[in-house]
Parts: sequence; structure tokens; C-alpha cells
Amino acid sequence: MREENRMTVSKNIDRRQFCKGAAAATAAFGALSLAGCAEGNLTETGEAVGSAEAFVANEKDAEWVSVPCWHNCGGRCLNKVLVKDGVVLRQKTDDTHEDSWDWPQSRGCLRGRSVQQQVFGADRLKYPMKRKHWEPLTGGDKSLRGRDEWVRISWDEALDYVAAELKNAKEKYGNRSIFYMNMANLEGVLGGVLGAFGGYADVCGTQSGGTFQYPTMPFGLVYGGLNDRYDILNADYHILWGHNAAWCAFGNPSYYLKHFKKSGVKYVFVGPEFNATASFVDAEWIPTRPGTDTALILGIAHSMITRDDNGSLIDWDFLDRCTVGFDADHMPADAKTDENFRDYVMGKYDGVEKTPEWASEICGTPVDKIHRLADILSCKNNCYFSTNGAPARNKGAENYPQAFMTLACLGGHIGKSGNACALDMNYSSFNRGPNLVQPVDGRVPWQGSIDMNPVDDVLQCGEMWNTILTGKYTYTGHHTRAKYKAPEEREIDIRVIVSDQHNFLQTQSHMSEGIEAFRKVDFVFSLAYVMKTDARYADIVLPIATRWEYNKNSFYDTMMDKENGFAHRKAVDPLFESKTDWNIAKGLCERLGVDWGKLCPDTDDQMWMNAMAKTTVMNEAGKYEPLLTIAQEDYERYNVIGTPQEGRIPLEKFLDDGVYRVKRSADDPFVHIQYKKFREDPDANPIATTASGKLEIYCQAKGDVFALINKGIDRYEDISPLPKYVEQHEGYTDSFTDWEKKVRGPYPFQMTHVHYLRRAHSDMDNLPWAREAMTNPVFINKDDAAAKGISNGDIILVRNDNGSFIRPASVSRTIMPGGILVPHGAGVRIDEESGIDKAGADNMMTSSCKETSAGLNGWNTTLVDYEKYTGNIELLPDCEWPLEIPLPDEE
Ligand SMILES: Nc1nc2c(c(=O)[nH]1)N[C@H]1C(S)=C(S)[C@@H](COP(=O)(O)OP(=O)(O)OC[C@H]3O[C@@H](n4cnc5c(=O)[nH]c(N)nc54)[C@H](O)[C@@H]3O)O[C@H]1N2
Ligand SMILES: Nc1nc2c(c(=O)[nH]1)N[C@H]1C(S)=C(S)[C@@H](COP(=O)(O)OP(=O)(O)OC[C@H]3O[C@@H](n4cnc5c(=O)[nH]c(N)nc54)[C@H](O)[C@@H]3O)O[C@H]1N2
Ligand SMILES: [Mo]
Repeated sequence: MREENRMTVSKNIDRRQFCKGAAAATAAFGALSLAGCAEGNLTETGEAVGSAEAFVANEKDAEWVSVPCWHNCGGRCLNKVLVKDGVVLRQKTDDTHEDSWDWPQSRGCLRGRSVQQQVFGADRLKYPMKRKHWEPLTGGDKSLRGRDEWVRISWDEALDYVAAELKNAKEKYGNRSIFYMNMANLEGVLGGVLGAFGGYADVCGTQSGGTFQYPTMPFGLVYGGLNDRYDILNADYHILWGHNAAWCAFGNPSYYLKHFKKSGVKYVFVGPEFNATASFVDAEWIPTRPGTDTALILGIAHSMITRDDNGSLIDWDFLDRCTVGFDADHMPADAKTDENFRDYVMGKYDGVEKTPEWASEICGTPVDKIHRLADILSCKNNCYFSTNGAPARNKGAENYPQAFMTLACLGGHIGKSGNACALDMNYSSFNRGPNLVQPVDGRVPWQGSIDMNPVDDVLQCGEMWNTILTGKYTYTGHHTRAKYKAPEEREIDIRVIVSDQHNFLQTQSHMSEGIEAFRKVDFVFSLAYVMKTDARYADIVLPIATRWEYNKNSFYDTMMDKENGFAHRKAVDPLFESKTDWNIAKGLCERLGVDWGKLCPDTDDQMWMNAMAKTTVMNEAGKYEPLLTIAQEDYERYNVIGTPQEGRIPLEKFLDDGVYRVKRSADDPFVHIQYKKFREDPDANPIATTASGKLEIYCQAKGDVFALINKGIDRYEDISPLPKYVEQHEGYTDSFTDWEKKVRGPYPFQMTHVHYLRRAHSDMDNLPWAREAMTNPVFINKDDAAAKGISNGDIILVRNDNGSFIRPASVSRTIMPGGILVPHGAGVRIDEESGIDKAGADNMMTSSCKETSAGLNGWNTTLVDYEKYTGNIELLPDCEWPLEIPLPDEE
């Protein structure tokens, strides 16, 4: 495989097709600034040459097209491209109206504005390929997966091969030998095909929301159950608990934060690093070690309980009326034990009082800061609690969500203006309540459903590579769909791995085991835009069209700020020989004897139009009405069918603008306060998701779910109905071989991850502009670095028993001593000689989650050591890395 360092693609795309009619043959990619150039052209490296006039002339008759920014990042923003004769000249974001607090623009980030390098990158896959030493039905030399060369094949060959492998596996080993790496079909198109073909082994487990995602929260929190942005202005304090909106929820959420801050809301950040968001809002930092949040919360609770003077800290009225489980007088009717929270905190059951001193030893938060936080969270202040998933993506975090809620309950911070508490993730952070624009996704009919899969095997993602290697796993039902079962030991012989809309070899725990698993099975195939990790280790790779190349509304189009709805359409035709997922699925069906017409009667265009037609908007009376006016001619123009309808705006305006945003005002009827009615009268307005109708500090249903899925498995801790501290496997306490005597083990540093602004997980990490802007160092503490003789910018080797990588170190005091922060998702690049990864792939270091509750993914709990790197691997800055071009001879 040859690697090339080329920023843009113009040379590699068929010029005749690509630049046909374009005023300048070299025009195309990467025009960031157009002023002051001589001839109005861009060179292949994106440099502008030309006069401003020439550029204007060049853009004559070009058209702005709203395109999707469809990646799994926290922003949902407007992305537009200027297209002329099938060539994208440049990009912009929202300028549909003036920007204001009442009516903000939906502006994109630097990564979104680089998507042109994803679509038109020189490393874009152009043709179906097979691995050079792959052999049908045997796999050939399987150890070469990940290091073989590639050979171009035709679509017919590729689909025939894939179908033959699937049929062979089905015939010899049954459908459960086909492992489709997609959780409950939330994304990806192949699930329906494989389901109709007789099924596949699925995968489940916690992801984004960590232990918030089990998937229900039977103690009373609801996902995103927070208030409207106008109401956050009434908070005294906004607590960002492991939240990094400035990197993970760019666009509107970050804009809101700025406004809250300017309006006088005070900020507190709780987490192991003083991150970009904390810095952005000048937050008071409460440092806590990764995964020790439950201990910290118990210490704060102790401080509040023992220092409360007649309601000076605790909202006794709220606890009494709205919660169960705080003390012996408030136990829920279904409780199977008589343990209550207060007595647990005071040490009645285990002889350990959960004092701030006890907590501090575990979480590293100074005792005075624990008392300080107890004061801030007192019932005298209005406090708004936003946590993201990071603290819950830990081993031992089973009780964090309930503990977090309990803390809010103590101060009465739920159900009134300026107060709320919940998981406040990404897309619509800091602006909650019913959607004002209600988009509908345009997915294939089975997406989000597991019903079409006749096989009931569901691997647990935290240990799925181990399952493939050992042929054994513990089945506990399909957690993603709340189908919990008692553990059942099963044997399973996985023969085929299928990757479509994920990149699990890269993004799931214990990558080195994953590579072994990929090299073990008979056949691996992957759909891909570029050589994502799953594709690199596959046998057959099928090039897919990006969403700029066909019309599609998808899952993420439904997850966005509640005031927004986005529209988009294709900008160019599928590049080279790439095909849409839909077309690939159809081609496979024909070969597998599955009736595609029955499975998915609508075309991409039809599903896209149906989704737009069904999009609604809330009126002042709180009722949803159609957003779009669509005429018969509109349907005809796009070659689809539909019933004409009347709405608020014409279809073409929506498509041209790319966004419809409800204009707000402080006194409009949409200012939502979560659980307001419940708080006013909990008996008349009980919480629907809890057994008692109240917020459950003691939650029997939670205890029962864990008791069921963990039943009889000794390696798992018992998870109480109370939010008790859970000993963290591979966490801080485990970094000592003798905790009492404080004897350190071989891996004394706690590694945790940040989702990185440069990419969305592993997606888009190949974009040269974004690579130049964000260098992907690992972050370490200054005192730790000094003790090891490491200076800022030095290359360090990070290692543990799972693997190792080298990276430049960013040295500062923004990370706690003993911590190392690794940006998530860097596409692994293993130096085959030494086995060392050069990219800093986080999951090289994570281990499988065999010691946690079934299905839990605990990425943020990892122990490592590091030192200055003295070996001879040369590490260039990432932006100078060659792009990965698997078929260099086919340009
Ligand atoms: N160590 C560690 N690991 C983590 C995390 C962590 O914090 N630390 N975070 C976890 C979290 S929260 C998540 S959500 C997961 C994400 O895990 P993944 O979902 O595996 O991550 P992505 O890199 O976004 O992979 C999506 C892939 O789908 C492709 N794709 C996008 N659109 C389409 C399409 O329309 N069709 C097809 N066929 N493909 C498409 C993209 O190019 C990309 O390769 O990672 C998890 N892994
Ligand atoms: N640019 C970009 N944006 C993204 C994504 C991306 O990959 N790139 N991914 C999207 C997805 S799918 C998700 S799930 C979200 C994730 O969103 P988050 O969960 O917010 O993401 P993280 O960056 O993992 O963590 C946020 C902060 O929590 C801190 N933290 C880590 N561990 C702990 C802990 O144990 N306790 C506490 N208190 N704090 C901790 C980290 O230091 C970090 O500052 O981001 C979304 N947005
Ligand atoms: Mo996520």
C-alpha cells in the first residue's frame, strides 16, 4: 500500500467529468479566502491565485446548496456549499438571518467547514477492493489483515464475493456466525438485509451516555430532562459535571454558554481537567479523579447532611414530598431491603462514614472544595446541573446517574425555575423541553428496531473481541432495547464480521484483542468512505457515497437543538464508483435471494421527501402542524410521490435556506421547566418512569435490573438500589497494589479521554486542515512531567499490558496530577516492527470490561504509565502524515 501526502483531490478525480464546464480547471477545493488573487484559481494545495474579480467571475452561475453535516459530533449546524457544474467551490455556514439571542444562527465549526476535504479528499475510496492475499472461503493469509495491499475489483465481483461468504457462513455455521457490528440498527442499512437473510449476532452495551444508558433510568431522571435556555438565565450556578460543550457540542450550545455567562450565571466545573469549556466560562474548578464522581457526591452529601442547620443547606420539604429513600421514614413500598441513603452515608451498614475526608482520599478533591461545593449546591442557590456522559463512561459508574440526581434532590434543584438536573448531552445541550421543530428521520423501515432479526444472540460490546477469540460469552438480553435477561453462558462461533456505519475496531475497548479477532474470522467486509480502521483490517471494502452525493435525512437529523430543523440535498453525484448504502443493500439482496422491494419499497429520494413532508412545527397553542408547504410540482420535480400539503414555509425555501428556526422571546409559551407540575403537586402529577411516582433515591427497579443481569457472576459487584460507592476496577484505588499502605502498582496513571474537536470519534480525522489546527497531543500534568523529566512537546511513550503508543505531550496544570488525557478516536497506525501505535489510539490502552456490570463500557477507566520516548520511530506532525491511498495506481 502506498501512502501519499496530498491535500486535495483535483488531480485524482476524473478531470473531464469533474471539471466539465468549470470556469477554471484547477478550481475546486479549499478556497478559504478569496480576496487578493491574480487569476481566480486555486492550486492543488489549496492556495489561491488570482484577482478578486476573477474569483467573482469564476463563481458566476454557481449555486449555494445546503448539505448535511451528518457526523456523530455534538453540533448540529448548517453547512452550505457553492456548487458549479458538479464542482464544489467553497463552503459557508448560516447567514440566513442576523444573529441574536432570540434568533441565533446555527453556525458550524472548523471541522464542519472542512468536510469538503472529507468528500473530495485524495484518500476517498473510489472502487471496490479486495485484499491482495485474500482467498474466497478460506480468507487466505488472514494474518495479513491490516497490512496487506489492495486490488481493484468490479462491483459485481465484490457483491458476488460478499454474498458467497455470507451464504457459506449461514450454511456451515448458521446465521449466528455472522456478526453485524451495529447496535439495534440505529444506523446502517444492512441490518434489514441480514435480518431477512436469516439474522445475525447483534451487539449491545452502554455508549454515549455510559451508565445513564441502561437504557432506562427507573429512578426518575429522563434523558435531556432539563429546562429551556431562557430559564437557565435564572440560575445562580450552572454546574458542568464532566461536560465539554466547547469541543463536544459546538454551535448553539457553546453560544448559549457564552450568553449565560455574560448574563451573570456563575460556573462550576467538576472533572479531572480544567477543560476548554471550563476555561471558556471561567468556571471554578472542582478537580476529581476519573470515575470517582460517586465517591465525591457521597462526600458532598455527608457535608450537607452533617452541616445542615434547619434547612440552611438541604431542602427538607422537597425531600419529604418529592423523593423516596432518603431516610427510614421515606422508604418506597416496593423496597426489598430496609437500607436508606442517610444511614448509608453515615456508615450504618458498612461501618464506613462517607465523610469528605473519606471521599477525598479516593477522588482527590481537597476536603475544603467538597464543603465548598456542598455550600454552592445548597437549597439557598438556584443550581442547574448539566452532566454529560463522560463520568458515566467508567467502570464502577453504575450508580453515578442516581447519585447525581440524589445530590440535586438534597438541595431541591429539580422542578423550579433556574434549577434542573439531568444528562445534558451534545446536540441540544442547554436548551431542553419539547421540540419546537419536530424533524422525522428518513431512514429505512427497520432502523431503530431489532424485530427483524430472528437470531437472539447479542454480544456485549465491552468484551466482544474476547467473545470472538474464546467462542464464549455471557448472554444477558438486548440492553439497547431494555430486554434484560439473567446471564446465560453461551458458545458462539463468529465467522464473518460486517462493518457499515460504525468503526468498532477503532472505537471499542481493547483494540489489540480486536485486531486478533479480525484476523481470526473467515471473512470481514466493510463499507467505507476512506480507509477507516474496520476497512483497513477487512478483506473486501465497498466504497460508499457521502451524504453530499445523494438525498437523505438520517438519525442525526432528528437530534438537534429544539428550535431547529435542517434541510439538505445532494450537491454532486456519487464520486467515482462509490454507491449509496441503499444501492449496496439492494445489490446484496439480489444475490442473497432477499426481496429488496418488499424490504424497502421507497428510494432514497422518496424517504427523504417523506421525512420532510412529515416534519412539524409547534404552534403557540402547543400543537404540532406541518412545517412545509409542498405542491404537486415539488413532488414531480424530485421524481417522488406525495400528497400536496399546506405548511408554514415552502419546501424550496426550506431547502435553499437549509434551516428553519423558531424565533423565540422570553415571554413566549415555550419556556419549559422540567418536572414543574410534579414538584408543585407530586401526588397529582407523579413521575411516569418510577414505581413510586417520585424521584427514587432508593430504587428497587434499578437494583433489580443489575441483580438480574449480574446474577451469579462473582466478578461483578452487587449494585444496590441505593446510589452506593462501587469499587472501580482499574480505577484509582486499583493503581495501588496495597491501598492501605499506599504501595503503587506498575501503572500508576489514570488515563481518560476527551472527544476531540478535530474529529467526530474516528470520523473525519483525515482532514488536513483540521489536523493542522489541532495537533492531537496527550495532556499530562506539569509536576508529573517534571518528575519524569518530560517537557512540553516531548514525545512520550504511553503503555500498559494492552498496548502502547507514542505522542507529543502537552504539559500543563490543567490536568490533575496522576492523570493523562488522551483525545478519543485517533485512527490507529501501528509500527509493525515494534507494535507501537503512532496515532495515539485511545483503545490501544483500554481493556475489555469483564469486571463491570454486564454491558457496561468503561473507557474512561484505564491505568497506564508513560515516559519520555527514546526509540527511533520518527513522529511527524499529524498534518504532515501521508494520506492513505490504497489504490495508488488507479488514479
Ligand atoms: N476509548 C474510548 N472509546 C470510545 C469513546 C471514548 O470516549 N473513549 N466514546 C464512545 C462513544 S460515546 C461513541 S458514540 C462511539 C462511536 O463509535 P463509532 O460509531 O464506531 O464511531 P465513528 O468514528 O463515528 O464511526 C462511524 C463510521 O460511520 C461512517 N459513516 C457515517 N455516515 C455513514 C453512512 O451514511 N453510511 C455508512 N455506511 N457509513 C457512514 C463514518 O465514516 C465512520 O467511519 O465510540 C465510543 N468509543
Ligand atoms: N468534536 C467532537 N464532538 C463530539 C464527539 C466527537 O467525537 N468529537 N462525540 C459526540 C458524542 S457521540 C458524545 S457521546 C459526546 C461526548 O461528550 P462528553 O461526554 O462531554 O465528552 P468527553 O470529552 O468524553 O468528556 C467531557 C469532559 O468530561 C471529563 N471527564 C472525563 N472523565 C471524567 C470523569 O470520570 N468524571 C468527570 N467528572 N469528568 C470526566 C473530560 O475531561 C472532559 O473534559 O460528544 C459528542 N461530541
Ligand atoms: Mo457517543
